[in-house]
Amino acid sequence: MEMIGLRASAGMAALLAGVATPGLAWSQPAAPAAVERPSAATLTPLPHGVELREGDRRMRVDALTDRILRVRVARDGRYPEDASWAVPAAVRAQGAAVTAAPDGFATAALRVRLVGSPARLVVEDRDGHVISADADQPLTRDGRGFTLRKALPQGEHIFGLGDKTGSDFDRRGNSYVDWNTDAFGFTSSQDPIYKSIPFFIGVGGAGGSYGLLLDNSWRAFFDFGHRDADTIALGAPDGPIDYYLIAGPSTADVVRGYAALTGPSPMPPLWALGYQQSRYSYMSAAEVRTLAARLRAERVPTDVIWLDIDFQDRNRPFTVNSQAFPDFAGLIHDMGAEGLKIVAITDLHIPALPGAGYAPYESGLAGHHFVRKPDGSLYVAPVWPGPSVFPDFTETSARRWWGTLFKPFVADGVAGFWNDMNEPAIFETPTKTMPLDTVHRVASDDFAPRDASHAEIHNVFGMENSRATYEGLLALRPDERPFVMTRASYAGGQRYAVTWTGDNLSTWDHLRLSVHQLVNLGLSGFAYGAADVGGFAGGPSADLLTRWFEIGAFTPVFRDHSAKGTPRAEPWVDGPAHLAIRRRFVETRYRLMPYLYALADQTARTGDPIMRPVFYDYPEALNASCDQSMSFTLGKALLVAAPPKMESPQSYDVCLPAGGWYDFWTGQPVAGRTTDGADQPIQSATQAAAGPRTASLRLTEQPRLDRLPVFVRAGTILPRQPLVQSLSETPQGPLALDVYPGDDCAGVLYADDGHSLGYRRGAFLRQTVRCTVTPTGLSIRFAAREGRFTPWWRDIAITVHGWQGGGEARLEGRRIATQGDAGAGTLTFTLPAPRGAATLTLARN
Ligand code: NBV
Repeated sequence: MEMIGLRASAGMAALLAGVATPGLAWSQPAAPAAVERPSAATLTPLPHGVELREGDRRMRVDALTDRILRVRVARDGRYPEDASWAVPAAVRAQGAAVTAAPDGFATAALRVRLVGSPARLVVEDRDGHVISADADQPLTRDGRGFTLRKALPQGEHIFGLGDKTGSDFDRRGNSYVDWNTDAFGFTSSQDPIYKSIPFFIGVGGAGGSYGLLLDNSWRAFFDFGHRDADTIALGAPDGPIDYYLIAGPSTADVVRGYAALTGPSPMPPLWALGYQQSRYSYMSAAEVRTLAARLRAERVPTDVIWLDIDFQDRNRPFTVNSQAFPDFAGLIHDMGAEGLKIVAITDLHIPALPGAGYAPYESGLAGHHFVRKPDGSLYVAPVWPGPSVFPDFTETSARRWWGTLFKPFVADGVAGFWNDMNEPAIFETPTKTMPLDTVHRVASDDFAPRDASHAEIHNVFGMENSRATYEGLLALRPDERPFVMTRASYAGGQRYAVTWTGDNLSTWDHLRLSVHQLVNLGLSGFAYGAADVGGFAGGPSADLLTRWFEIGAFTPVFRDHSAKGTPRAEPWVDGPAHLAIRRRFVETRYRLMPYLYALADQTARTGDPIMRPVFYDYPEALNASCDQSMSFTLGKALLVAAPPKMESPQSYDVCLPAGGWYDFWTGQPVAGRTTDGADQPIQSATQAAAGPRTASLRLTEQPRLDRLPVFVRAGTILPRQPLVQSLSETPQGPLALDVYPGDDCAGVLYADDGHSLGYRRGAFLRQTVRCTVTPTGLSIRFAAREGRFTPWWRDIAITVHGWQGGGEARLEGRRIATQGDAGAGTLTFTLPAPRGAATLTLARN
């Protein structure tokens, strides 16, 4: 049908008010052929969208941007309050230019149509491919509860929803509930667990990938073709019917759109990317010192030691057990001298200790900062320290007060804080949490001040706890990047904290599960996820712990943690042979730090996850014929292909997307079978890149405990650094740049001071390097540096892979000495790091 080629305006609104949806036949290729019944709905153009009235149903669709829509349904004639814990006010206030049409409107990228009866919302691209469409009963209500239904076409896969469990990455066929739950020892099918991120991505549909954020903090549910194979059903027992649709077309576009809505994960301090050693608990300062000495003696590069609840006096938050930790500040200082940061746990429950001189209780009580029962009395319930009260984190004033409690710890030099138990977990009750009628005060952001039940606040409580910590740290050290780790969270929680997957088990199944959880967390905004390396409960076998180190070394946050009463799980516990493998993987991560840190910069600016499903950058991988359930990428350049059945010695196939790959460990171009079965001979990468695009490859891997297959995309310039034992050390020697020629060949160098917010004011360095295969060799171009930070490197050592024979290198015409290694197929040379734009030409000789 024809669009009305006018912008929606007040006059236009009057003109179009009262136009019924025409109930036209679907005329687009991807749409069903059925004729829509005439609709009695009335459409009224809005400045950025349209309002629908159909009987007592009122719904508005607003375009925030060309590709992001917000849909709200009125209840009793009134739209939900325009307020959100997930989407900041300034983002909600956006509006895109729209063109009104008789059946809806269009943005520059989308057609938004309301068709049929009851009217269904259909979002298409401008070519008519359906991106997301309501199912036949788009909305049903039951009291205050509601269910929205969307079509789930064949071939569509579902991802996201945070760290929910599952036997694969794909959530299709399953149903889930959002209810933050302390889930000690959860299984791979248990739901709900710790976090509620009511955001999912549909991938593989006719109109490309899309995302849906249901901004409702109640006990929401999602059914992805579980009850009805063709339908996505989602809803909640109460709360706003308020959701966002983000159109791709690529999955990356959706994830970036979600980051634009809820905020990207900010730059973490550099040390947070290092190896982190934890245990529940290191019981004394002496034990921490012994641990630190061992980490250094064994030369396991490490940046952080974590203190769990036993460092406190009787599990009381904001205290220190002064017998076990007699000179707390001294310990932290001495650890600092070893290049080790301390992260300390700070649970949210405040023991109710009237008259005991316990300041957090007394000052919180005086400030009316604790959650109350419906009768107005304090809500008191047992957790680690005994009967406790709970800060009312949905009040700005309570968050500010909470933030001040960190002052002495920050003064002592504690580098980061860990907010555990914030679902919130409560002991001695079958629900494991607060009664639903517990009263919270909402006095925050652009919410109208009011009381709210725990049923409404539960899922945002943990996020607001981590927000209070984050904002408190920022207030105490305004120019330092806060480091907070939270267990519970909600959509947008990535703005405040990194997260981990809670109390997993020392089993192969959990190692597998952790990959799916971390990838889905990354697609749900949480670029910084961790899973306890080795498993929290149970005690890993030597092989399991070694494999977990290998895979953990390629995950965003790399922390070994284990429960009380379980066997120790530090890297050396299984003897020198296992230690050597584990150390090698930790070292690999440290050498890759410039790459990882450049990814952190990319994440902070775009929302791209660090750890990704292979199809994120290589959409063809969605339908690859290999079992890819243990494959993921670290940025676009590195593909990790762990064995899908890790306990089995059986060989397995790895599918590598088209474009060519190198073996990360040997640097050699990868040969294999093309996926149609033909043999693909090894050829030099320069030949491969110069010739037709290499088809996707299939390789057979024989599992070996000391090997984790990792591949580098042809077309990568990978920055690496000399080994350090702590990221607080300045690397000695040149920055290494490994050049793997191929299509679209590029890499990014990034540096800043690693801890302050100076990078936001220009104190960073970002430099793109590109390579192109030329008839005589290769050209490598450095773009001019962006930013004004001086990095630690002065020289750059370049290794070109897939190089046959000798070669001559010239930097802007000046000759540079090179070394060819025929066996390795490399050409290496070192040059002073270019500041401005510079071109290096390599010629074979
Ligand atoms: O603080 C103790 C533990 C902690 O080690 C773990 O990582 C958290 O997920 N915490 C849970 C409380 C008790 C666990 C049994």
